[in-house]
This record gives sequence, C-alpha cells and structure tokens, in this order.
Amino acid sequence: MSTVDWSSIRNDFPILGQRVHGKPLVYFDNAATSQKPKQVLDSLVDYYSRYNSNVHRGVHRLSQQATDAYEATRFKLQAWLNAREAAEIIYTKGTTDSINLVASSWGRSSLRFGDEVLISGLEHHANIVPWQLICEEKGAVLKVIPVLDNGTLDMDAFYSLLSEKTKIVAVNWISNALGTVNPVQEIIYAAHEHDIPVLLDAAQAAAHSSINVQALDVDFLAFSAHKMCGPTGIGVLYGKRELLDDMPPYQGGGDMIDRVTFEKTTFNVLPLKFEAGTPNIADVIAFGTALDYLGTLGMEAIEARENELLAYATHKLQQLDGLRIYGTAPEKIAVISFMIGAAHPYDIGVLLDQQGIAIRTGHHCTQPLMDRFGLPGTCRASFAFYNTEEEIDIFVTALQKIIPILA
Ligand code: C6P
Repeated sequence: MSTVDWSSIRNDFPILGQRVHGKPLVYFDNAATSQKPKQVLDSLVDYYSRYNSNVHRGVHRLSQQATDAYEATRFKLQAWLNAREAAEIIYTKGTTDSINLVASSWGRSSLRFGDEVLISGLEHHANIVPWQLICEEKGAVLKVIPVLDNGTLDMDAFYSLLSEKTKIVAVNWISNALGTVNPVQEIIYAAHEHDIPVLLDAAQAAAHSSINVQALDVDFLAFSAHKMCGPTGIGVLYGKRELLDDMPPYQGGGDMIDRVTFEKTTFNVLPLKFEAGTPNIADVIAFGTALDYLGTLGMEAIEARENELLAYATHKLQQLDGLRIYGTAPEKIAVISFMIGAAHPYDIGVLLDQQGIAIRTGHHCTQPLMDRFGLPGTCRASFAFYNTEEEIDIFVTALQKIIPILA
C-alpha cells in the first residue's frame, strides 16, 4: 500500500492549477509529454542564475560546479537503470536521437547487404524510419512482427521471423498508441539465443516503471526525460560497453575527440565519444532533479497509482454506448485509445478542449499501426500519477455530452 498522498502531489505542478476555456485544466496527454514539478523548474533557474558555465572545459569554479552537476545526473541514471558503469549512459536529445545514433553508428558499421532488421507493427516512427534509412543505404531488409487484434504482438510470428539473417531486434517496450506492454524479457531471451542484440525503445516504459538493464540483459535502451517529469531536449541511450566501444562516432566536433590533426583525429573514450559539442547542460541537471523527484515517490507506487486510474477510466468508458476502445492487451499502461462511431478524432479533441480537457488525437506517430486497424487515427487519453478519479469523471461527463452529437 502506497503512503504517497496523491492529491497533494498536484501542488508540485504549477501548470495543473490553471483554467482552460474557463474550465479547470484536465491534462490527459501525458504520453506525449509529462508536466514538470516545481523542483525541476527551480533546478533550471538555479543553474542559470548561480553556475551557468560550459562543462569539461574550464578550470574555473563555475565550470567545475556545472561539470559536477552534469556528471552527477549520469551517476543517478546509472543507478536508476542499474547499468554496470556510468560510461554506458550516453546523453542524447531524446529517444528519437538515441535510436538514430544506434541505427547510424551501429547500423552503418554492422549491417551488410541482405541482413535483416526486425521491428514490430507497434512501433513509433522513431523506431521505424531510422532503420528504413540505414537498411536502404546498406541493402538490408526491414522485417515486421505483426500485431494481433487486441494490440499485442504475434509472438508465433516473432519466433518464425528470427533467423541467421536477423542482425538486430528493435522493438518498443510499451506502445504509445495502444498502451500494450510487450513481453520484452521473452524477446531478449529469444534473440540472444541466436546471438542477436536487442534495442528497446523505452520512451513510454521509462515513465511508468523501474528499469534494470542488467536483469533484462538488454543491449541498447532509449528514452526521453520529458516523459519523466524532466525537461525536453534531453534523453538517454544506454548501451553495453562492448557494443558502444566498437561503434564509430555518430557526430564529430568538440568534446568527442582525443587528438585532432589535419591528417587524423582520434576519439575520446565513452561516453564522450558520442557527445559532440556543448551539451544540453541545464536540462541534464534538471533531469537529475526529476529522477530524484520520481525516486522519492517510488516507481512501484507510481505504477500502482497509474494502474488504478487506468482501471477506473477503462471501466467508466466501457459503459459508454458508441465509444470503442482500441488496444485491449491484458498487460497495459495508463493509455486509452478510443473512437466514437465514425467521428474524426480531431473533432472529438476540439470538443474536449472546449471543456478544458487535453487529449491527443491523430496517428500518434504510428501510421503503420493505424493502417493495421484501418483507422485514420484515434483519440488517446493518457494518465499520470498526478491525475485523479475526479478528472476522469469530468472527462466521462464531457464524453456523454459529445457522443450524441458525433455518433
Ligand atoms: N511519443 C506521443 O505522443 P521523442 O519525441 O524522441 O522524445 O520520443 C519519440 C518516441 C519514441 N517511441 C515511443 C514509444 C514514443 O512514445 C515516442 C514519443 C509521443 O506518443 C510524442 S510523438
């Protein structure tokens, strides 16, 4: 039983207290980006007002303070993920950038003509397009694990798609569009039986559950701070050292070098080999504060609270005639994708916005998945631990008004 007082948690989030179109804001677009507690906002102001300075470059006090705070987040992330060493934590711009790094660097050095890259039908475009680009360049083939009607992966098909041609399996842990939690431990185990590395897109998973990369034995893992109460523009690529060491740099510039001459450049050691240029210092530091914040609440408690909200909302929405939920996997996170008759998701989103309710509408950057279900898109309500049952009631009342108009 959690000891967290979930209703007072809302006071940490200044943005949640506002009114939209004269109504109290109900923010159900957390899968797109989470809100930020004032501790994280304060951390940004603190850095810029007290020790703004470049990192890894200065002997002066401010630069050392900034470097210490910047590297402290890396150690927090190492502990957060249970990585073997902090050098396995690469700062990126976000999940998209992390996957592009692996596809470009690992893909360019490891893929050959006729090799196969195995992804799934649940993927976000961020875990499709970088692989398509590198497959095209190298003459490799993109293979896709199909999706069943309830939004789960067809695991029989997965096993038959694994072959000696498969060079990497890259799948999301949790689907952003349907909320499905994929059997990633099973996928990793099966891929490793064939000596195939696995990349997990943990953009959604990192916000909802604790992660232990050593227990999972995952090879690469990508996620973004902004879905975890942290700032935008900062993310993580975790990779096993033996893989990262063998990969060529992704971008060239300052900080990632050891020695530069016009004839030849040698590169820095991990993790700096992959961090060219002045990094996103303020946001890295504030991400550390976000981790402290989530850690104090406890990821198990957060997950349990969000599951309560999911169960409450699912039950209420199932009572509404004319509303259909897409994605009914037994293992789901707090995401509900739905449609009302043949109404366009955009119209539903606009009508809800007029009631102060923020949801996401459209294809959720998963166009192949929408095609699989023959949909132009869906409406998606996604909950975070700071949402409440009262907000879900407001949402359901608004839907009750909208359905007769649109169904
Ligand atoms: N999904 C959503 O509304 P970035 O944009 O790099 O932080 O994350 C990309 C990404 C990759 N994989 C998954 C599973 C994701 O959910 C996302 C981001 C948001 O669903 C914005 S499109």
